[in-house]
Amino acid sequence: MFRPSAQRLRGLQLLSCGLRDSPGRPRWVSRREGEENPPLPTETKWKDRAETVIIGGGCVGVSLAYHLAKAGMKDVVLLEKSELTAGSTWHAAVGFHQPGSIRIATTPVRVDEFKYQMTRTGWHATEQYIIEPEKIQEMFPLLNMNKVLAGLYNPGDGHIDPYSLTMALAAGARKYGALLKYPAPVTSLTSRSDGTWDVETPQGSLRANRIVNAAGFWAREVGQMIGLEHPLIPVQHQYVVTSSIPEVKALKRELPVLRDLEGSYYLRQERDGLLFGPYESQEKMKVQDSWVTSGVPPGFGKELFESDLDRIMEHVEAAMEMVPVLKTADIINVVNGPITYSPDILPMVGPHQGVRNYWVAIGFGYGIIHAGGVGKYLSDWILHGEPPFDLIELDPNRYGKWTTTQYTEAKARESYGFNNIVGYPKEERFAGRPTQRVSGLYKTLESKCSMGFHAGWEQPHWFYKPDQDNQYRPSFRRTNWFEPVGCEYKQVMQRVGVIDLSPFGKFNIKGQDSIRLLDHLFANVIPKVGFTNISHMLTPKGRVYAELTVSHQSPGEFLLITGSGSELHDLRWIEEAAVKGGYDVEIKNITDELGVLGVAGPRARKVLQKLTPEDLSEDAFKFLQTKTLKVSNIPVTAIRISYTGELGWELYHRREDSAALYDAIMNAGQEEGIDNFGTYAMNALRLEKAFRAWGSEMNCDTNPLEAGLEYFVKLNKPADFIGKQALKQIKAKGLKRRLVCLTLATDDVDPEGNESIWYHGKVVGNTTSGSYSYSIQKSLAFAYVPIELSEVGQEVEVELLGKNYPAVIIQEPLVLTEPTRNRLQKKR
Ligand code: THG
Repeated sequence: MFRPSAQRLRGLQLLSCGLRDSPGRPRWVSRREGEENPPLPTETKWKDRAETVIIGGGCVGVSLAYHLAKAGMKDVVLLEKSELTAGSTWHAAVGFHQPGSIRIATTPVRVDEFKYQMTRTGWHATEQYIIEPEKIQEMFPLLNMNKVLAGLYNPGDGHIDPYSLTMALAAGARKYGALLKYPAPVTSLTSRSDGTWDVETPQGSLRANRIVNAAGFWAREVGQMIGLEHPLIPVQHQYVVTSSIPEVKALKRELPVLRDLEGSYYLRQERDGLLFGPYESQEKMKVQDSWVTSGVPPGFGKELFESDLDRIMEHVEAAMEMVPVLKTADIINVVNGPITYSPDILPMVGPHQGVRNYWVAIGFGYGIIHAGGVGKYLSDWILHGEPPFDLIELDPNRYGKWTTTQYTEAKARESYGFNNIVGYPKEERFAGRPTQRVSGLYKTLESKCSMGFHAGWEQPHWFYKPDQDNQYRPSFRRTNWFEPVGCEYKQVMQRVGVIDLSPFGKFNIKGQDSIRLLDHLFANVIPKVGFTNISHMLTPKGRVYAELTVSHQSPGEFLLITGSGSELHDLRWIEEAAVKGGYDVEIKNITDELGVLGVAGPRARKVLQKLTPEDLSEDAFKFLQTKTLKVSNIPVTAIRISYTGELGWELYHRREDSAALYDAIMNAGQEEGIDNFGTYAMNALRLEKAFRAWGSEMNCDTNPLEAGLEYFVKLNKPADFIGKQALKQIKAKGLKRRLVCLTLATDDVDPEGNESIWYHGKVVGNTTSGSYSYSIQKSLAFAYVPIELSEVGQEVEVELLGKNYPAVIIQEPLVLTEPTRNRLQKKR
């Protein structure tokens, strides 16, 4: 997945390595002339109670201390194991340069990537432009323009001296009353039954209401103190600084930061010379795995790794071709320092599932860049119980038991090596797969389909068809899976299809307070025993935290199902509410115990009826009903539901029974022409039915009313569910925007979400997901638009790959669901 904001910021990872471990100013960071850094007096006071203890005095931890204290939190204590770089005053000018940055395209597909990137950022506030070679040359006169096709220009980008940045934040944190204590290495962390923590250091111990791990490349060791294995790994990153170059010295203004994507390096001006940092391929890059197996060497501080120019020679050559003055420059410094990588190079920020009052701000490969924002957002989150806006990409709970050290290393290598590869839509990355978390059907399906990776699981995206190109060929345009997915779509609409849904997150909740807890957590009413409903958990501000199905299995016992990406994210929320409210319930995560098969399509009933004595007729097994029964003698919990919107059942069973159940269904369905389908076809099917997807149409940035979920939200149910009051206010105020369905005719490209919506020459909204509609043979998308532009028939434009296509808002759903068709038919 191309992640615009993170990706853009990555380009500026410049002087950060070495900071978090350096007690003094790293030797390669220049000191401005005349500048003195008298050390601040070391703080002598000690507190034995703290509201928040932050572990780690790098830029991230210090930024959090600053924002918490500034927002008024009393008793913020930061513990740093060695020494905090200190010594400037609060108002000291921080060495911030803002020359902008340009990414360089030298291939046509890169130009497409820029256009794709533009349509995804067009509805955001940050300025970004595609610029012509002439403009690039003007801004970067030292560039060899031979191969340059276009540039992606971010005027707001720049670079900052990490030392001054951290000092400034530390001074600010102190000014607002935070205690920054060092050296104070945390030696043990013990949780008490009331949720508080005992934090011990050789300098004294203290009790904290919450702790935040911001320990940089020691974060893994801090996690281990409380039995967690955070998926983090240090990698070596090198950069090179040149001596003064006359042509650079002669420039009238600072060069923009350059990122040559094909050459895989960044380059910027450093005084009168240049600074250049490459990302080696996964084969060549170096993971510091000894730190994972044996721990970070005690006392590792100012040290750097030995430099290794051979490893980056091909990048040096590419840079010399692109910026020829480099050929004449002397290298005066090669810096090789550790950066922490998480498997997807995004940090982990927020509360951690499974441990009360334990928060993390770890896994920053680009800490200097992210520290300011993360400190602010995490502070808001801690203070208000929800993030100020959706931060799901940083959720620490996206990882789990399946993110082993081996997996983390394979992914870190891949992520590092792929730092500058083209970011296609629907990108799949293959390192570290499969994990141990495979479905019981993995062996059966592996060779038959293109698998997608979902929270450790492999799930079929699309199935190979005879005599068709089976390769993974990502593209910004329609590609080789377009036809096969169309076949699967037809399979489900006309006959019957089977899909592996095992990656769903699955929880069992029971106990005497289970109904009360769920009534407090969910915006929908509790379903009757034997029934299921679709229900949302809202945040206190009335945003959508999660979407699950709730099945009332037996009185007071529930099966909750959520998407694969939200398992621990949802579980944490449920567990926290249960503990906070003192509910007497038992919550079990049964995700790994159960496999799930979905059977959907007009002939689904006929096929399944052959395998069970249970009456599956419309009246005996209604839509949204749930029962336990035997299918081919295998015990299953069946729910009559299907995210395809067609007639269908989901069959929950022991994971070891998956293959046998699948074989039985496939054999029974021969006559009905049964076949497989994957999640790409499912996506087209659910979009036509106007089913919203969590994470796309709804998230912590949207309320359920604008998302069109009012049918599932019962504002007048007696229980005071989380978010109810806020939502009442939102309703009373009136909505500003609304989710709509729109169709558009394109040539060879389909919307997929995050594209800009235009109206009269202005961006007015954004798509949230999209697909080709195989029923009307046009593209179909969900989009947020201003309320005054949300009527059926309204014409707008959708920007795709640099072109605005006319689109029209349609009456949803485009295709009626089977239960609705059935109901309407009965009425007639
Ligand atoms: N199956 C199960 N649980 C799930 C999903 C699922 N949990 C997460 C996610 N998917 C939930 N999302 C939906 C959204 C819509 C429907 C099902 C799951 C759905 N909607 C019908 C409709 O809108 O017409 C029914 C609405 C109603 O009458 O209540 O079926 O796929 N187990």
